[in-house]
Amino acid sequence: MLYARGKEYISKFASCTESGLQCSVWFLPTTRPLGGVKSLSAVRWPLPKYDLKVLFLGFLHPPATAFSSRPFPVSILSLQAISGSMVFFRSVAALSKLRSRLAHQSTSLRSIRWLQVQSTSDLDLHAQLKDMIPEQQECLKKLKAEHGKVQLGNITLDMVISGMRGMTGLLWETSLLDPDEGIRFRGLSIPECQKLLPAASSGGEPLPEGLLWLLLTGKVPNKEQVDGLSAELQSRAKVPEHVFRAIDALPVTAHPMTQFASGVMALQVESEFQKAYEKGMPKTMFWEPTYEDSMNLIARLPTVASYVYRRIYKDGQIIPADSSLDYAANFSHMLGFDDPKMLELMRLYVTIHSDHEGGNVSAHTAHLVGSALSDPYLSFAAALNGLAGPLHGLANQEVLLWIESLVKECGEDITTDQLKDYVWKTLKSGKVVPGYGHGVLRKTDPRYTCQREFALKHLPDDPFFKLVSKLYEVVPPILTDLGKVKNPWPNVDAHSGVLLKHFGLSEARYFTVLFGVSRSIGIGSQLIWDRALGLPLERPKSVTMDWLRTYCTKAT
Ligand code: AMX
Repeated sequence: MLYARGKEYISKFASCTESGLQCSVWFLPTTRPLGGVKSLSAVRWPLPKYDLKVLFLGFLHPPATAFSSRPFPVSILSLQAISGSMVFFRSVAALSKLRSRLAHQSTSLRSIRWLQVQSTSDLDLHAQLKDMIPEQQECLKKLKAEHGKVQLGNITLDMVISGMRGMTGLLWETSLLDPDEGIRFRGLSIPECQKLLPAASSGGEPLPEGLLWLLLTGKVPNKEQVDGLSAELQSRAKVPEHVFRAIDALPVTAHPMTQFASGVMALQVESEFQKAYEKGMPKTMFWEPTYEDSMNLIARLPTVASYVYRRIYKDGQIIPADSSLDYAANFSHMLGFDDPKMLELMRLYVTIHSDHEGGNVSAHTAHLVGSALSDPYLSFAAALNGLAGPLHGLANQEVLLWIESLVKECGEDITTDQLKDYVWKTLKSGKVVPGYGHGVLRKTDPRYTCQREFALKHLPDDPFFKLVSKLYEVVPPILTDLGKVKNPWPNVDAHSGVLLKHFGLSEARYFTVLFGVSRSIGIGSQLIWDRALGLPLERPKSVTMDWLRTYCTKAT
């Protein structure tokens, strides 16, 4: 039941299908070498207690498709050598109980994902997707056939007139948002991603290329795979000259998001999807040029974004790319920031802003526009225009400007009472407190928390960080007192600005562009899956107030 690949050490154990969810289970011998098979140095977390439970879950259901042709089998006795605790194999009854418990606990299914690691030989992301897509298409077909009429909730009038809050209405594979726990990228929380995704150096922040791999495949890549993907993105990064000329046509005073979105529209000229569609291609092929466009888009955005930054703030002095650097580090370098801590910040920043399930304005916009078979450039440019709104991505700009105006008014040594007064003044003037509240989250955003941890580690004495910390104490009780705010806790935008400012990137109006570069990773990944799964044109029904009145009167 245990498989190893030639000299490699990674063992794919089995796959299982529970409740319509397909889980690949990879067993990793972390502690002891297994007769001729190297132990897993790449895996950095201790073997969790539930490993054998998961193993047995697979053991009971070993579908033939679970194994690729290359692995060779290793005996169960060898498996015993991996861990001393073979207690699970002694009692079939206990194991059956365990299996059924696992099947019914989504948290356990999530823990299975922790075990997904791949062979160092699987370096081709496109080929991996090609393998996965038919299986996922089947899953969706089966889901529709078996459960197509299952109700997912009731739609109330409140939902219709309150921005569709709480209405489950979208399929989004790459991430899922829990109101209390925050975002999970393909089942992994942010702290789990920080532990599991490869970093530039040991103990460092995750490389966004690793997250891109995870979002696309649902599997945690190893460093070699991530390095390969970095190189692939670099090879796609050349931006055609006309894109810069299109940006130059705008006044330099135009908002950075306007310049950035215009640059993305100019990139669209090279869309592979558009070309292929014009020539004609079967629907089953749609994902391939979408893959090309999405990867090219992700690869080219740092050059476009840094061009906008250098044009507006650095007299147009452009810094060429450094091909020795990873995606985020090279972006930071092109912006003009080479401090190793800033490179780490950029890796974290690009990772955590990438995806936040499908209902937020930017993600949903891209999904909607893409559903008309508009190519990834058109879809992403539309998303950027949504991201540029102050209730969404522009909030990061608003937060720093708000804090700067607070400091201007009261100085850096601000008392708690002065802070409270400032927050109330903001609210009484009819404005929102930027960086607080959320459409889905009901607790502190884990994206805020990990940025706070970064600050505590790297810039604990920064006066602006101290202010952000004080606001964390002062704002939530005030918003709670208002009585109408559903989530008084900080979101991602409450923290990002002060970190960037600390390292010299202090132009607040530019911040949303950074958010946009990162968002391309989530949106691009999902667009590929949208086309791979053949998702149709999005077209919800709308009604008039008159219709609602008539319908509700009849219903009550
Ligand atoms: N300050 C003041 N009032 C707030 C508030 C805040 N931070 N958050 C919510 N409210 C108000 C709303 O404006 C609304 O008031 P109304 O009934 O008079 O119109 C009321 O509280 C109820 O709103 P809600 O249901 O709690 O929030 P929502 O889902 O309608 O809106 C959001 C969510 C993010 C737009 C809102 O919390 C907000 O405006 N926050 C500040 C802007 C911000 O930080 N945006 C970034 C969000 C994260 C992101 O997308 N990047």
